[in-house]
Amino acid sequence: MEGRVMKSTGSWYEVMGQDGKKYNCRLQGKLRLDAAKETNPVAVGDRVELLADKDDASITEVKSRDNHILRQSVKKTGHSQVLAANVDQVLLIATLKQPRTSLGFIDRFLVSAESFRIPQVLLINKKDLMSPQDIRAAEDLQKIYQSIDVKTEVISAMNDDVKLVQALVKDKTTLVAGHSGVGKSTLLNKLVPGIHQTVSEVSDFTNKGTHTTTFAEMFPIDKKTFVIDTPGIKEWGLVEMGQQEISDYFPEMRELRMDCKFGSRCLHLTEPACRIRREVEEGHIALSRYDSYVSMVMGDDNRK
Ligand SMILES: Nc1nc2c(ncn2[C@@H]2O[C@H](COP(=O)(O)OP(=O)(O)OP(=O)(O)O)[C@@H](O)[C@H]2O)c(=O)[nH]1
Ligand SMILES: [Mg+2]
Ligand SMILES: [Zn+2]
Repeated sequence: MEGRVMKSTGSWYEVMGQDGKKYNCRLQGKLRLDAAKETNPVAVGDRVELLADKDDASITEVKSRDNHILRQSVKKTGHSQVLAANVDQVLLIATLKQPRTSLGFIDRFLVSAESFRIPQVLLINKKDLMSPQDIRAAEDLQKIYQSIDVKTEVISAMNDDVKLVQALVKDKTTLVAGHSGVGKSTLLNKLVPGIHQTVSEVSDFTNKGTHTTTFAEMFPIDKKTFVIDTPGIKEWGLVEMGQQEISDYFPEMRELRMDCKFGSRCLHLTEPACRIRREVEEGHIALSRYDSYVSMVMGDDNRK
């Protein structure tokens, strides 16, 4: 029977079979040997073949992935981990306060997703905590991101805005990401009937949250709709990306960068006749996006 991996704890996998039932599986012996060579032979979202007996189930085959999203370990450089496979979109939840998500972090995350060719949605959450001035700032961000085709909404997970999100995730597999405490689990508890993901107060001391969710887990909303809750991300490292490559993943730069005098060799920093810098000066490319771009190219804060 075919199934989809909902949760992985290392040696056990929770798989939802086509029959809609959940099975606790191990990897079949042969796969276990292959697996020893790879970091993530089986990830949340993987499509697998499973063999289920009375009280024993095992994964006998892992189907090839349409895509995956990697998370770079910031402690050990070069180490990355498959956060999830076969996702249709990523949904980044950001907040202006409690905790504050920096624009640099938002842009680094979007660039990563773009490099995996996965469409992105941005939710700016906790609208109910925002002053009128904050709401205007959030709406300005919404304009910036919508202009680069990232669907963006300013919402509160505490009220009816959840209906908006329901429409955004319908018939897709969506990976939900964001800093600890932004409200990922709160939102999923409202989206998925019958789940009770633990939610905790954002620590008043640090305003940073304490990582309530500790590993990725996928939940079905209906037969074709899945959402993946993930642990809060502190930083988001860029996975092996060359300097020249970065502007490819800024949609507003991608089309124009060949118009620079130095073409694909232009890093849009101080080079003469740079089309990208002209667009920034003329206000067609948001300054905040360009600033994020520069810090990524300089590699000076790619882990904040
Ligand atoms: N005022 C307000 N509080 C919210 C909103 N959404 C979530 N919260 C609160 O924010 C806190 C953290 O929410 P969680 O859902 O646990 O955050 P998380 O993103 O899952 O955090 P991790 O699991 O640590 O990554 C809780 O106290 C929620 O009640 C919102 O829209 N408005
Ligand atoms: Mg959580
Ligand atoms: Zn240039």
